[in-house]
Amino acid sequence: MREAWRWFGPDDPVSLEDIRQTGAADVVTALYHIPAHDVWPVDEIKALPSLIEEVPDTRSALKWSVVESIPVHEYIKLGKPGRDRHISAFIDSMKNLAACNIRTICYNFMPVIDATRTNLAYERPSGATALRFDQDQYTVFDLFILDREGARKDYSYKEIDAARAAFRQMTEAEKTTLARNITEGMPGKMTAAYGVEEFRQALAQYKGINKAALRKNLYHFLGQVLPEAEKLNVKLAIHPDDPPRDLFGLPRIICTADDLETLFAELPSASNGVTLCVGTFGSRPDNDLPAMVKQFGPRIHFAHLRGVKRDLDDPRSFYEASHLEGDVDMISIIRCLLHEESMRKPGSGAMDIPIRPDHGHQMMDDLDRKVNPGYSCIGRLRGLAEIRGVIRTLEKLGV
Ligand code: DNO
Repeated sequence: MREAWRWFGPDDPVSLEDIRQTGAADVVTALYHIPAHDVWPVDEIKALPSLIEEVPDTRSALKWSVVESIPVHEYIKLGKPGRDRHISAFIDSMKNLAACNIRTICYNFMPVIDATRTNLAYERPSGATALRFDQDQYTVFDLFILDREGARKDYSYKEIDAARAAFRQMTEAEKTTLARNITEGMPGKMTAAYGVEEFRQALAQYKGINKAALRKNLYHFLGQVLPEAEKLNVKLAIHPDDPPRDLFGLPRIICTADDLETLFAELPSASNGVTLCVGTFGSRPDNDLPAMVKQFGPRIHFAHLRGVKRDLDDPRSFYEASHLEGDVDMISIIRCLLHEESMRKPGSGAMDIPIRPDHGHQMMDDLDRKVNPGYSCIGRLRGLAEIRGVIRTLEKLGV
């Protein structure tokens, strides 16, 4: 497995020098400043590896090996006329990346919003903070801040009453923070940051688009992208919908093992793969992660490792625990990933799996620094160190 680290570019408070000290050698990044409708220009792509890879001989090397992510324009997800122009732009960006020898590309197909959390600084008993998705807070936002048309039919009377009572207790500042956390999204998101009114309008565009229609739009997109990816030997790795279920009445189609099975049965190209985001899939009790690694082995082109702890009274709510303390069996998952790698034939084009510690706690010096929520330095370093310990132990014991 190749230890990787997500870096948001020169403005990331976690610098390349910091990354070097974590021991990770692979960098995961993107041209975050380029809007979804533009092609990533070769000269801008080339500037990044020079920044990442050029170091004095005395320092250990870093390499940009994974793109997370090329954004998929909303026109493509909506299946709007004009989408093919945006698909061509995606393909051109992919060609330019391959010309710079970057051949693993993560992307997602979540309409309107990317990964969503209600709380970006959920205090843990240790004093560190974590990311959290709280179903009650989500409901408060949906019903009483967003006031989404038709939302009430998604909730029971009990949920509506509880949300109303919670809303009445909240200060204006708390309401603003909740709305901002949801509509502005998380660092590295591939969708726009909205105000509440814009968010309403973005949701309205999906009226009439159900799961089947969204799937058709994904297949149309991949139908054009995959043949090009094959020629370029590029591996595409779809990221699951986070959290993995419908939100705000939007259809979400990459949530379960069945969803992946449907996708790969429809488009069996070897370039059609997945980002095994253990935290995302693992936030659903019905996803058996070790079994998923066995089932989709060769299609796992990239993995995000993190642990999610679901609430006992409502498993739709969760917080991000330390990397080995979540509900998923991280040790078995790593064991299955190591086994998958051992099955890959040298020269077959399949590579070692790049893994990155996903979402760390904000802890120690992170708490006094400017930090991208989830993308702290020390919190992620703790996660990586724990994961590395598991990998070395399993390798040494040969299990
Ligand atoms: C959040 C991330 C996502 C992810 C994209 C992948 O922290 O896991 O933003 O990068 O959804 O396309």
